[in-house]
Amino acid sequence: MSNVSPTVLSRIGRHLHRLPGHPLAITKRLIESYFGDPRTFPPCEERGCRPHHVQALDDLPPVVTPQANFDALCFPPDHPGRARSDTYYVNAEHLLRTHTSAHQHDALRSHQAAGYLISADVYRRDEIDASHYPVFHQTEGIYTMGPAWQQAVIAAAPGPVDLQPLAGRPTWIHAGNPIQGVHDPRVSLAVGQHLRDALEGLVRHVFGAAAEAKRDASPAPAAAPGVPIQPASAMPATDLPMRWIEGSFPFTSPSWELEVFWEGQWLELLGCGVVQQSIMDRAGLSDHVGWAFGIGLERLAMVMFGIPDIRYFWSEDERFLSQFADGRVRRFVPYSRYPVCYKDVSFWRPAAGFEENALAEITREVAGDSVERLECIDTFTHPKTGRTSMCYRVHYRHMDRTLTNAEVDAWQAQIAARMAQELGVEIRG
Ligand code: FA5
Ligand code: MG
Repeated sequence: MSNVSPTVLSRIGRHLHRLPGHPLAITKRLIESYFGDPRTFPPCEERGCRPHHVQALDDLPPVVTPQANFDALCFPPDHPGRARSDTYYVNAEHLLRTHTSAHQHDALRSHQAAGYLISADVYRRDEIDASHYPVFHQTEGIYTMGPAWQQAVIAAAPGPVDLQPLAGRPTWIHAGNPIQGVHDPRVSLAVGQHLRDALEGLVRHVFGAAAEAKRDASPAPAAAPGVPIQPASAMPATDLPMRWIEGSFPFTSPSWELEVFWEGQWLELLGCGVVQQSIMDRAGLSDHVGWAFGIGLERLAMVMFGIPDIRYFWSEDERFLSQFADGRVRRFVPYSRYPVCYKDVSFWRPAAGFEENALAEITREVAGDSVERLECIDTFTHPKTGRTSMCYRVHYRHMDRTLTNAEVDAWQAQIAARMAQELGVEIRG
């Protein structure tokens, strides 16, 4: 039943986010310091929420139940995230958490604080490139507001809210990203605003800490949809463009994502939204409302430290680790960029279908972290037979040395053999 690969298994227990002097631990600490300090994240006691206190957890074990990872978060039974193609199952009743939201319910039910931060390693079968890795780290943030806070919001904005102007902004609130029916729109809007303000402040705080780290000017992004962050809240320390776009999660509504323009493309940093009231109800907090977010620690750290590839975080090379050993934020000085070498494999897709994540896993098992990227470069369907042919390009690059053509050829041959055996494809060349 288990589909956890040896490579992934070997990552469990590394706790990179708790190693002093590791860039992920530094990033986690900056997030905790921001939410733990009333000067950067002001309390809202005067509006009657429970005492301002944010509890930070970072050592919850990674094996959870489908109930915690999916059901408690309102995932429908047929949600693709539950599939074995996306999720690592330890057995029928247990899986490796795919996100820190798996701990939302327990945190809320503990009723110990107004807010929670949960940092942890998470696991996903996913694509392979410079910003995706099957094991990564997230920090979950949750914040709740009580009845007095909600009453104050309503008192400050009497009368019904006109949602029309909001609906005119494509990525804000509309039928596909609605205010929950059980929520007073004024309260939901105020929760969403509190959330986005907090997160914009967080990003300023974190990237501000990287101010002394010299960064290259990023090219201006092409005109793109999305709501740009107001200049008033632009980061003083950097001129990185950021934008809010609409998100979609079963456990929040409305939902948003924050993206930053980095290395020539929009990089998603986090997802967030107003917590589904049924989740608050089940946690015994029916008179509270709340927001939640989940941020990718690697993504944030890559931008902050200028780390160009997500595989570096797993490096045990002194040339990497020594650069952060004093726990300070500084710009990463690359010590190597060995040449990339790529090989193509083309094949007939089996009638039963083809899962890219399964191919990604095979390439990782054969060539480990030397696989930098997996890219589909061609697909065509034969006009007579109706069979579909695909061509994938595997980019190989070792972090610490130059690869030889012979070893890459040997890997590529092994990958092709396993594809034929395990994925039922017919290799063409
Ligand atoms: C989630 O995981 C939601 N649980 C976030 C959330 C929490 C939403 C609470 C609402 C309320 P998502 O799948 O988008 O969402 O992942 C969140 C972040 O994790 C991404 O924005 C990205 O920064 C990071 N991330 C996702 N997949 C990978 C990956 N394969 N490698 C590295 N980072 C990743
Ligand atoms: Mg996302």
